[in-house]
Amino acid sequence: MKKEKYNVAIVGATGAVGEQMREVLEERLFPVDELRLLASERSAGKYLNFQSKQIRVDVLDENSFENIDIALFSAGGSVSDKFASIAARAGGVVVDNTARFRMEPDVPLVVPEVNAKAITEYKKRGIIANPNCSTIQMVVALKPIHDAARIKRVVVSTYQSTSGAGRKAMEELGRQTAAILNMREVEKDKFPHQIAFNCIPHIDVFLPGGYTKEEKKMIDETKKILADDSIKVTATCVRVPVFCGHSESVNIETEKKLSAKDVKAILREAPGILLVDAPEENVYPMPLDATGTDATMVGRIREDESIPNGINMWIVADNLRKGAALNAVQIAEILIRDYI
Ligand code: 25A
Ligand code: L14
Repeated sequence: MKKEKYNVAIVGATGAVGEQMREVLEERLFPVDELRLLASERSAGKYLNFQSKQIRVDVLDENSFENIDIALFSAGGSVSDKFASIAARAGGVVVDNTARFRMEPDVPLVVPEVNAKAITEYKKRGIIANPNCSTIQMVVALKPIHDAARIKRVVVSTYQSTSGAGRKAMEELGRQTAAILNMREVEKDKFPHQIAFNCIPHIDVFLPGGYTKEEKKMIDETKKILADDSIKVTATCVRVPVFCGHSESVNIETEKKLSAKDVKAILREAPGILLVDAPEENVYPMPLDATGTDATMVGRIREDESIPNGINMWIVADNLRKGAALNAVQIAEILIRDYI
């Protein structure tokens, strides 16, 4: 018997992503029976609004998942490590927003527009992984091009906003900007250098070989989601002084020749994509325009004149929505439609 409404938990409910999860569930009229808001002791006792009711934030513990059908996790990898399997054992399905389970072979890594069918694999562990925000917006655009012309190689540089590192990181950009304009000392906490009026080519930790873990995540996750290990990917991930919205310069090389016009025609029809490409009118995707929206915006589409089959494009999305909360709720929507 199918349920009419589901009990949903948000782990990390007071964070930047957790807040968006609550908003997206409400906006998309997800059939929520009970919404359970979970966070650390710091936030317990706070009240947050959902469907014009005030809901108390509780401390996350081993007993938090009784009667929960779907648990959306976004409180960091260590929290998922400890609690995701507890939630799954209690009978719920976990949609995990951290990197903890993404590359495990028996956990599906899902972007609904790209590989919704992989969701069925959740039955093995009770866990579905939500990909990295920069990966999600890129593969939404790559998938229809890959289907049409087979992508051989991707070269991506990202321009990632501070919200990806959480609420306190966004506040740091604001505080540093105000401090500089008032000629006060700049204080650093969340980033290794001053982020205001700067760009930092360093997201997550450095790995042997010189890539960062964020870059490695884009490389590995792209292959897993597109289910194609033959695609060559290289990435450079950069933090920029933007509050919200990640941008990416993406260069692809395809097996079959595609003109810029072909690519525009393909992307115009593609699920989740909004073509924003009228350079003659100064129209192209920008993070200020993407913030608060659900679309993955693509523009600046042009042929790469340095190789026979190359395309350049510029991809922007709200990293807290399509990059995190929206993608997780879209997965939950497929779960309740087809599986639970
Ligand atoms: O742990 P990691 O993997 O290194 O993750 C780092 C950050 O990445 C963000 C997440 O965002 C996290 O802080 N993040 C993770 N995955 C992401 C993704 N896919 C992602 N960002 C984007 N995309 P965040 O900072 O916005 O959210 C953090 C949420 O997690 C809750 N949380 C943390 N530890 C927890 C936990 N919940 C349960 N158990 C734990 N052990 C966290 O709740 C928040 O909801 P909170 O209660 O800890 O904090 C929120 C409030 O408390 C204040 N505050 C924070 N730290 C302190 C503090 N106050 C005093 N002292 C502190 N040290 C905050 O200002 C806020 O009001
Ligand atoms: O793997 O911008 O989900 O610092 C966590 C850190 C996403 C990016 C992840 C950041 C990342 C985020």
